[in-house]
Amino acid sequence: MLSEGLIIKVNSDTFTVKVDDKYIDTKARGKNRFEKIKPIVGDKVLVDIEKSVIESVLERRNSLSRPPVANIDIALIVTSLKKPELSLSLLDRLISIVTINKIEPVIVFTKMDLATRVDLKDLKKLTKYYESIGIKVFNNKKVRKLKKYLKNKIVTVCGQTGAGKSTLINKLDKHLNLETKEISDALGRGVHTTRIVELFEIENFYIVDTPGFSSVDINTYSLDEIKTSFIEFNNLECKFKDCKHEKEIGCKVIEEVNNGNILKSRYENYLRFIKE
Ligand SMILES: Nc1nc2c(ncn2[C@@H]2O[C@H](COP(=O)(O)OP(=O)(O)O)[C@@H](O)[C@H]2O)c(=O)[nH]1
Ligand SMILES: [Mg+2]
Ligand SMILES: [Zn+2]
Repeated sequence: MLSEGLIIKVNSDTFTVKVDDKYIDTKARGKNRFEKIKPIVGDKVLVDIEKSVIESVLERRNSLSRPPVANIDIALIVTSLKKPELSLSLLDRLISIVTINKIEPVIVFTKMDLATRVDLKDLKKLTKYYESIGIKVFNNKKVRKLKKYLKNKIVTVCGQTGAGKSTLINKLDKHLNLETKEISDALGRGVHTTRIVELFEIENFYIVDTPGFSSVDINTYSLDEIKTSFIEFNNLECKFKDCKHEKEIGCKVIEEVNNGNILKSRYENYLRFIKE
């Protein structure tokens, strides 16, 4: 008899599948078993519990490749105000990449304790703007609210090295003790390769401490994908249907930027991304 389960860990050729409340280590028996589709973390699968084998992988809603993770609902874009310094360009880049991959972006600001009063004032404006375009914004001080929002979801984190991703996950679950480190140490270690990919189970959601993509990935997307990932541009009707919002006559996006209804940094980042 086959049971449906969720792959929560992949360690070279061992796939740990959660079926109801049981964890079953399964193998990919036979070299060509998964010729068509190799199971990855986040996959829903049908397993033969007695034989400890995965029989098939159910259809994926989405998947990312570096490292491989499937069926992600939410990507937490962990964004520090200081150390490293706030980068709106990286923030918008990640929002676009995540959106294009059909994953909900959620912003989590960190290191407010290191920010000046002026920084915090700017943060308020930014928060208001991103929320107005439908993106949830949290910070790493109020993790209880965030936890509520993540209920029943599969979550990944992304953001700069040192932004506080692992620290945030540790805060979400006091039993976890993921390694955290100062930026200088982290960079000094050079490239680190992850062989084990694992979803951590926190009460009623799952989280993985690696994004599944790289932030340079934006140049692999089409102009159209980038355009529609700027959600606030989508319902504006420019004079020309294929308007690139660069300098066209009758461009509503440019009009809204000049009116102050679209954040200038958002528009500048858009122009930058389509040039890349
Ligand atoms: N002051 C301050 N430091 C933080 C905060 N969050 C994380 N850190 C520190 O920032 C460094 C990098 O954090 P880490 O979680 O390893 O970042 P990651 O590379 O994104 O996983 C560590 O030394 C953390 O202790 C915060 O909100 N405030
Ligand atoms: Mg980390
Ligand atoms: Zn336009």
